[in-house]
Amino acid sequence: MTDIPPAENQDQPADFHCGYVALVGRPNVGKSTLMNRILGQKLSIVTAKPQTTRQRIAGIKTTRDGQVIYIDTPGIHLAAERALNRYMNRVAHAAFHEVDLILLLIEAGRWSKQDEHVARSLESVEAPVWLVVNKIDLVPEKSRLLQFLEQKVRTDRFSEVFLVAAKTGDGVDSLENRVKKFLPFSRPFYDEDQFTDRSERFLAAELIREQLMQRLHQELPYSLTVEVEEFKRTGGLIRIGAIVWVEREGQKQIVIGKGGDVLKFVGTRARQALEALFDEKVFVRLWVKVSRDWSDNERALRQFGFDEQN
Ligand SMILES: Nc1nc2c(ncn2[C@@H]2O[C@H](COP(=O)(O)OP(=O)(O)O)[C@@H](O)[C@H]2O)c(=O)[nH]1
Ligand SMILES: [Mg+2]
Repeated sequence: MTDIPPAENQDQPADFHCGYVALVGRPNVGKSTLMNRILGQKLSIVTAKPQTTRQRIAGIKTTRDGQVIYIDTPGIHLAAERALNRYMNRVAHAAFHEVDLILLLIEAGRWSKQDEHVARSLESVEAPVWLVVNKIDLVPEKSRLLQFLEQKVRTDRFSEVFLVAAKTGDGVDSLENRVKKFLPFSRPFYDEDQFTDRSERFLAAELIREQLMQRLHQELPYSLTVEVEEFKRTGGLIRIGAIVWVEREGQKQIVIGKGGDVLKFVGTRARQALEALFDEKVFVRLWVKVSRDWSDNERALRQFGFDEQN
């Protein structure tokens, strides 16, 4: 590198990298798990169900020599029939154009039509695309993994290929370092103690939704959303009041559970997760309400925070 700026140039320190990196891929490949692993903090919610992440969220990692702003995106999926799903695809695609680098995640041993669709839609993007093969713990034999890459994935489309397991941390350090060194020299964009661009209200709604998605089955996880109505710090306690919106009257009782047991369980688990995140005592109160077919209603989506600006 010959064009390192002089040290007196305050805007471009020669020893500090900073930039934006998007995590993209089809649903369920482990984008949010990877971001949480890198941050060492449970920031973005994770479940075994696809389409858990609905909105973009930045996770900011600041170290001595750099600040990497990872953008976790909703998974790009083919059948986007409802307004919410179309919104999710738009959010994911928008992230392509706002970043210095794109990490395309796939699952070790699996290359599906949806992966191909995402890879294709990245072809016209200006930022370089690196391939991150996640979940290598699921394919322990190296030879099978290499065979998969050779036969199923056209790796020549990517300038770099990484093998990682976000769940165990395998390979994540070296990925992080390569990413950081790749980013331009720049002063940090965020304060060093800031770890996300999202509000505490947003994080609270997400952690509550995560517990609901884990506890409920079939279409219910996709039929609900959480709106935080109250978020107040009083007397050494954070008081959180949230509405769980469902799409139909019949879903309400399932979310409440027999004698309220589902809601109680979810409230307790969410409180524990929120106390771990905020490192403060938390009190959670949940209500369930019906907003008919909200996930296919543009106005309801805006009310619940699914806004293009977010
Ligand atoms: N075995 C294994 N599972 C993983 C790994 N990374 C993520 N997962 C699991 O894959 C599922 C989807 O993860 P998530 O991060 O929500 O995927 P996203 O939809 O791409 O954000 C969850 O059940 C994760 O625990 C990994 O490295 N190994
Ligand atoms: Mg996710």
